[in-house]
Amino acid sequence: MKEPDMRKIRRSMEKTLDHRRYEHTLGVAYTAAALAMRYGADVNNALLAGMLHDCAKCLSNEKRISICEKHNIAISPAEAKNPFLLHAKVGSFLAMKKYGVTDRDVINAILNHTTGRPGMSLLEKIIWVADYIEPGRRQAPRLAQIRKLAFEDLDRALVTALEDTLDYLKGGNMEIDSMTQKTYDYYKDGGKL
Ligand code: DGI
Ligand code: FE
Ligand code: FE
Repeated sequence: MKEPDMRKIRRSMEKTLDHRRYEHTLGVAYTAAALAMRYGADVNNALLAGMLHDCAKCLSNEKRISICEKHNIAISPAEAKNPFLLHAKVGSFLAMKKYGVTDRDVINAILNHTTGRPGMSLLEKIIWVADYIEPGRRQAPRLAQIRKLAFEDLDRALVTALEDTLDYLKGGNMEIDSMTQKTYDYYKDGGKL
C-alpha cells in the first residue's frame, strides 16, 4: 500500500469529523509535532498520529461495535459499557485499513490515546499529552501548568494529566477502564514496572 498522504488524510478528517472535532484534531496534530521537535521524535509520525487519533470519534456506537464484530476486534467489559472508549481501538484499525498506516508506533499511539498503557513509547506519550493540552482544550484543571510542563518534562506532564483525568472520572462517577488506572500507577512510580 502507498504511504499515507497527509493532505488526503487531512481532507478526509475535515469531511468525516464534525467541525469541533476537526479543529481539535488539527490542534493535536500540531501540538504533537511541536512536542516531537522538543523531544526528538519523528515529526511526520507525530503529525500523522495526531491527525488520525480521533478518526473514529464521529461514528455511532452501533457502528463502532459493528466494525469490531465484523473484524473480530475484542471488546473489553469496560468498552462494552462505555462504547465511546472504542473510538481508539476502531480508530487504529481504520488508520491501518482505510488510511494505509503501516508504522506500528503510529498505530499504537492511536490505539492507546485514551487510556494510555504502561510502557508507552515516546510517540504514544506525545499523542496522549497533545490530546490533553492542544490549544482548543478549555476544561481541565491545571491546564496552564500541564501545558508548560509538557515542554519541560513529558513524563511529569503525563502523570499530572493522568491524575486529573482519574479525579475527573471519579468525581463524575464514571467507570474507570482498568488500563487508565494501570497507566497512572505505572507512571506515578516513575515509569518502571
Ligand atoms: O477523544 P477525546 O475527547 O479527544 O480524548 P480521549 O480519547 O482521551 O477521551 C477523553 C475522555 O475519555 C475524557 O472525558 C476522559 C475519558 N476517559 C479516559 N479514560 C477513561 C475515560 N472514560 C472512562 N469512562 N473510563 C476511562 O478509563
Ligand atoms: Fe480520543
Ligand atoms: Fe482527541
